[in-house]
Amino acid sequence: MTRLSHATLANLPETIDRPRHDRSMPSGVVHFGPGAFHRAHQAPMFDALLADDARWGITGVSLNSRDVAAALNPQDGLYTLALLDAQPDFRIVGSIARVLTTQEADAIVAAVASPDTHLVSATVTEKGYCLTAGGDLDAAHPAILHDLAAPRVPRSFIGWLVAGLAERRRRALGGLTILSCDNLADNGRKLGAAVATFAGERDAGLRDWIADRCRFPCSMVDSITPATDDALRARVEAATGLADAWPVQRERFTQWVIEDDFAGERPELERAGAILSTDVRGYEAAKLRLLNGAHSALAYLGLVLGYASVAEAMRDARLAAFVERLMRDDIAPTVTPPAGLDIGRYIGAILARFANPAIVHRLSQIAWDGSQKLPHRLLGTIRDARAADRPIARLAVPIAAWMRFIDRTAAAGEPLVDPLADMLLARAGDPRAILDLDSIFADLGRDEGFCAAVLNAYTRLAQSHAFDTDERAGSAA
Ligand code: CS2
Repeated sequence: MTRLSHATLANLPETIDRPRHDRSMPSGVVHFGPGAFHRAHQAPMFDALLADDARWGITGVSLNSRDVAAALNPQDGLYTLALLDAQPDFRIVGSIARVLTTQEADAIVAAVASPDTHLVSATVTEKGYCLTAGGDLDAAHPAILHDLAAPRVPRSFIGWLVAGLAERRRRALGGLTILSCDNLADNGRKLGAAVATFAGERDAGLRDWIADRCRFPCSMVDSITPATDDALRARVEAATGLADAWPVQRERFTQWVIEDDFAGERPELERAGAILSTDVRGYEAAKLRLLNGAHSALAYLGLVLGYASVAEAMRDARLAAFVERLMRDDIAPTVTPPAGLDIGRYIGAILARFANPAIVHRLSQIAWDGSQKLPHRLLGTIRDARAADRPIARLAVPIAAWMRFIDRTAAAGEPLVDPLADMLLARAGDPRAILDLDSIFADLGRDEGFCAAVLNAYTRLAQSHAFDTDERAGSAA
């Protein structure tokens, strides 16, 4: 079958939406981590802007693999986006100009240090930031140690970013906006602080230049994006008549709330549906704690119960009821919603999104990187509940379910997708030893009330899948 590319766009059926802008656009954006989430969420918004503002093409930078570059570059950066609903909708996205890999080190630095570039954005996942449990740059992280010793051939996102910014300064260009789009509380603030620490280790003048000229707004991103599978590739071929090496899919719902704090030129993303706000923190906490917290709870409990997808797990009435109570009774009281957000309705909408039968979102995908995700998704909520003297028995259940998931993975001899996999698998069956891992639990590992609640939930999970939602569960701790 003919492959999707600039030259074959004309073969598409008329009903398939496609980019109509001049595709020799400059890249105003350098995006680190052009995986499925970026391509399903932010890149289509830039595509919409390009219709009448040519500045906002994207150069993607893949730090860990060449797969995206190998799939997209032969397609001139084009790919298909499927919006999943009762009636799926397919469109071609054309905002990505090219994808670089670390084999093109000079080109990465040159892209960040180009006069066309105004924005660097990132979806490098939680682990890509190399932070400690307290949210500071982890100076002992092997990639950070490497990058401080060899700043011209870095490995970490922070190292590449600072290499590009140093070159911008050398070329006497202006500063940039650096926009984190990852699921971290206070993502922009943490990134800015990590960059300042790293740059300061290299050169105090560079650190001050960055502080004076660059901005690190926080942002909240939300759209459920199941990983690409062969079923999607087949649907895309049938609908478009063209082969696409890496189409992406997401639910129709999408939300991007961005702190209005930019250096220099700013893309008018509000024209593409983004919300520019001064209260991103409220949106971020609501989304991260409620949606992602509940997602991780469903993933570990659902996998332990033998389910494969979110919608399937939601069809188990006990599990759906547990997750709803977790959100309404345990998480919501720790969230201060931004003006205009009705938290009750927000929770209702999340539950409906989880139950969407048109989406096969695999629990195993959400279960990845638990050691990196749980601190942002659930441990902050638990700390707040402890400080307010509220019960944490229910909140401890997903933590215990994660430990049971590690046990099962170890027993099956399957790989655990987590940067701390070796450490976690070595502690399988010993929940107390996992609670002692300072890089995950920090102070909570020394909080006997918390540890007792987790160990209690761990025991009950083995006995009866005991995620019951009765009052005892809610008040036991
Ligand atoms: C999910 C998220 O994979 C996961 O861990 O919880 O990717 C989630 O689907 C998105 O954050 C929704 O916006």
